[in-house]
Parts: sequence; C-alpha cells; structure tokens
Amino acid sequence: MRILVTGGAGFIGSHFVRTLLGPEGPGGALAVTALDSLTYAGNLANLRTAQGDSRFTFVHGDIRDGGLVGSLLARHDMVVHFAAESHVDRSIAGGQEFAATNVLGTQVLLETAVRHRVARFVHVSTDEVYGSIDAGSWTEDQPLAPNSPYSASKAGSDLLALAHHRTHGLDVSVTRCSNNYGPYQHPEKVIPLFTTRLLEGGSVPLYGDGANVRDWLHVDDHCRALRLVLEAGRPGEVYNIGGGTELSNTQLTERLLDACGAGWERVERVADRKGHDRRYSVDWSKIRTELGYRPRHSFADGLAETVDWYRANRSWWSPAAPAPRAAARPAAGVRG
Ligand code: NAD
Ligand code: TDX
Repeated sequence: MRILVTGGAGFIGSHFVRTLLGPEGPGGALAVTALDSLTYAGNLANLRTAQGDSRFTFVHGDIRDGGLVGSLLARHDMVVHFAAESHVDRSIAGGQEFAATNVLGTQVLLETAVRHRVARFVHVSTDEVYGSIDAGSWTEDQPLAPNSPYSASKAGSDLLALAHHRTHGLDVSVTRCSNNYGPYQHPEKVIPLFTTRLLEGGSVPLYGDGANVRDWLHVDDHCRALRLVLEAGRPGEVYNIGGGTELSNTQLTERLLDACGAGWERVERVADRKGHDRRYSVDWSKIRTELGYRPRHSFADGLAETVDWYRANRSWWSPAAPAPRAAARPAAGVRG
C-alpha cells in the first residue's frame, strides 16, 4: 500500500497519517507520503511523530503543481485528499485561494490520478456542501446548495471527483463529514479559538445570537471512518460521516467555559458571520450500515481531552494567529 495524503500537515490530514502509521494502521508493506504546501494552516510539528518512521516521507509542494503531482502519483496506489483552504471566515474575506486550491488543485489531482491509473482515491469533503437545514438531516442524494465561497469551492471539487468516476472510471469515493475537533486544530476554528483565548485569560467572540447548530465529530472517529471508506467504500459513492452530538454555539460555549473554569462575562457578542448557515446535519446511516462505522468518542470526554491537550501544548499554539473576519464588530451585550 503506497498512500499519498494531500494536506498531510494540516489538522485532519496529520491525524490520518499518524493513524496509518500507528498500532491500528493497515500493517504489511506500507508507504505513506504527505504532500503539503505548508500554508498558514500547515505545520510540520503536527507530523513530528511520523518523521522518525522509515515508512513516512514528507514532500513540500502544491497540489496545483502538475509535474510534482505526476511524479508522486506514478509511485502511489492510493490518494486521500485533504488539502484545501478550510476556513469559512477567510473565504468570506477573499475567496480566490479557495477556488484555486479547492477546485483547480483537486482537478489537477484527479486528472493525474486517471493518467497514472491510481487504484483508489478518497476525496474528503464537508457537510457544508448541502447548505443549511432547519430540521432533519441531509442524505447523500440531496442536491448541493452551498452558501459560502468555501463550501461552494468544496462542492465544485466534490462534483469534479464524481465526474472523474463517471467519465473516466476513476475509483473515487467522496466523504462529507461534520465539524471535526481534537488536538492540533488551528486556533482559527471555534473550539481551539475559544479554548486558547480562555486559557490566556481573554474573551471569546460568539457570532450573532449563538443559536447556529453544528454536529461535532472527533478527528479520530473521522479518520477511522475514512479508513473504512478507503478500504471498502464503493467507487462513485458519497458517504456522510457524523459524530452524533449536535449543539448550538451557545451550548458549546457553555461547555468550553466550564472546561476552562470561566464565566459568561468572558463572552463577547459580535456581529454575525455573513451568510451564516443556521444548522448542518448529515444522516450517516449509509456508512453505518454499509461499512459498520460507529463513533467511539463521547463528546464530553473528547472535549475534555482536547482542552487538556491545548493546556499542555501552549508552545504549539501560542501566540495564536488571529483569523481575518469579514464582519466582526463587537455588538452590545454579554449573555449573563
Ligand atoms: P487545515 O486547514 O487544517 O489543513 C489543510 C492543509 O492543506 C494544510 O496543511 C495546508 O498547508 C494544506 N494546503 C492548503 N493548500 C494547499 C495546496 N495548494 N497544496 C498543498 N497543500 C495545501 O484543514 P483541515 O481542518 O485539516 O481539513 C482537511 C480537509 O477536511 C479539508 O478538505 C476540509 O475541507 C475538510 N473538512 C474539514 C472539516 C473540519 O471541521 N476541520 C470538516 C469537514 C471537512
Ligand atoms: O469566532 C468564532 N465565533 C463563532 O461564533 C468562530 C471562528 C466561529 N463561530 C461560530 C460559527 C459557526 O457557527 O462557530 C461555528 C463553527 O465555526 P467554525 O469553527 O469556523 O466552523 P464551520 O464554519 O462550522 O466550518 C467547519 O466545519 C466544516 C470547518 O471550518 C470547515 O472546514 C468544515 O468544512
């Protein structure tokens, strides 16, 4: 098994590399290559444990570089594609890199995979491509209705992946997961942002009315689901992956305040995110029944461990990089 992991220095990609090389990895003859251009979100420290493993290689490069991608795919059987611009607020501030990496970069990977007859390709996408849903959950056959430049670029890449199956017979599966959390997540995303700010004694910016709902998926459960899809997913199929814990941002904030020993006076109500999707929810019965996926991590334990990790690994995140906001002026009032 020779697996190319794009975006392998990011949050989920680096966790996937660690799980492949860890005790629950596939075993046998294994070679894992991480290809990553090390944007602001990529961090080689995420791969420290992998670096000493003779089965692992890191390649610093861009997925849009067709020559480099061709030379790598000539000697890999499988691709798990994580590389992307991944933060919604950044895409609202400016979407060009999102179109360039998420759409064009994915196209380069897909057509090169066809040329080199790559045996298996997993394209990692997001529940955000379905858009917002007030009640119930999206199944895989729902039409895509993305709202942010980020989710629109991911929807474009999903459709390209499926098109390469239908047109060229590429053995590709697409996954759409909910919000991941866990160690090594960049402190621009809400859980690490709030955790690091609270640990530093600062305040946290809660967007709008705090009633937006997200489903939370531990990165470890996500990576186990991806392994199932890589090994047994059907070509041309989409698999939703959920974590089973839906929370409003207010409920999430409450839990983070508790975990960090802080009160509501540390919460600053700020203007809402533009086009802020109210609720995401995926129906993940397909991956459960077809591939036997079940999340192992309870959110309570997973969140406590995650907060402990940020507490114990200040050097990894401090000073935290501020994420650009397109619309974030302090608004009146603090929930008390
Ligand atoms: P991340 O931002 O932490 O990591 C992305 C990685 O891709 C970084 O290491 C970055 O350097 C690399 N990268 C960016 N542009 C590149 C390019 N042109 N060439 C090579 N490398 C490049 O993101 P993440 O949270 O680990 O997300 C991984 C994937 O999972 C993304 O495709 C994202 O859309 C998807 N996803 C994430 C979540 C989540 O909650 N984090 C949820 C659903 C789906
Ligand atoms: O400072 C903040 N305050 C706040 O209230 C931030 C950064 C976020 N929020 C809210 C917005 C969302 O409702 O918290 C929720 C989660 O926000 P993010 O962490 O930015 O995640 P989200 O926009 O839901 O997208 C994430 O999940 C799906 C990932 O960033 C995407 O890559 C993934 O596709």
